[in-house]
Amino acid sequence: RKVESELRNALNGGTGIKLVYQPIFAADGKTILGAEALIRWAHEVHGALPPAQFIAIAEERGMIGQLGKWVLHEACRFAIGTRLPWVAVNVSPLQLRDFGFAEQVASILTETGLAPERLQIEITESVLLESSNATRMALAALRQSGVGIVLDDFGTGYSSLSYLRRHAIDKLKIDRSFVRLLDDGDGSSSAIVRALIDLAVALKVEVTAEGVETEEQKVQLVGMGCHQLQGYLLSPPLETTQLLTLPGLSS
Ligand code: G
Ligand code: G
Ligand code: MN
Ligand code: NA
Repeated sequence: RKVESELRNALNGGTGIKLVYQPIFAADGKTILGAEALIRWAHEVHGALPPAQFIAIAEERGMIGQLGKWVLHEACRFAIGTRLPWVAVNVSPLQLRDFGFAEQVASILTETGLAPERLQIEITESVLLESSNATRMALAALRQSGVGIVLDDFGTGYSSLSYLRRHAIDKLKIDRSFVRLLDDGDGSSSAIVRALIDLAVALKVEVTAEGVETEEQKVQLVGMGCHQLQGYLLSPPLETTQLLTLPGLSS
């Protein structure tokens, strides 16, 4: 397929492909704690392509390893030159299945000079479910080295409490489909969000609400004890130059 070879070229030459960064804020809605790296690909002909689409292609065609490595390297290289406390990178379940993933991350950290504590890896619940030996060892090794392990899209998958107990996780990100429920004014909807936050607190892990779009959502989330906020209300994903003009990040 054509897209496949074009993606390969983009990764090799670094043309048309880039990362944008969405800041993640403390509960005050002002202090920037870190940022999530999000890949963007501007196709010569078709324009901006949806990441979910070309990431799926990369996964199907055996290119996710190369793409994922590029993302990790690019995000770490960027973060080292900034005052960002940490950068979070989305990782495909297929990347984690590769023996050698933890070593790859370690060598990227060494190469770029970024402290492991300044990198967070966002995984999805399917990774915990699958729980192969390679995956479990990679997560344990990464965490041992100081890299943060974040459970993305929390609540949408099959995660059971036993998975959470078995795997060492540093942070839960409440999926935006739950955050959206806070506008319903329906008590049972907000009870779900409250339960997810209480769960994180009980497990002594950090909790981020993603997809925060309204002041009402923010007020409710903070009232429920949510530690971190991410979403269009606070900031959309930004180009690097824009990100670095934000308070606390500009030099
Ligand atoms: O940025 P946006 O909402 O368009 O991203 C759509 C989806 O693509 C999200 O699920 C997000 O996690 C995923 N995504 C964005 N950037 C990356 C990346 O660098 N690697 C992987 N594996 N997924 C990404
Ligand atoms: O699956 P993941 O959580 O990694 O997806 C992150 C995606 O969510 C990014 O593509 C980003 O563009 C998108 N996003 C970020 N903030 C908001 C928001 O407030 N509302 C919506 N609908 N999407 C958001
Ligand atoms: Mn994410
Ligand atoms: Na998510």
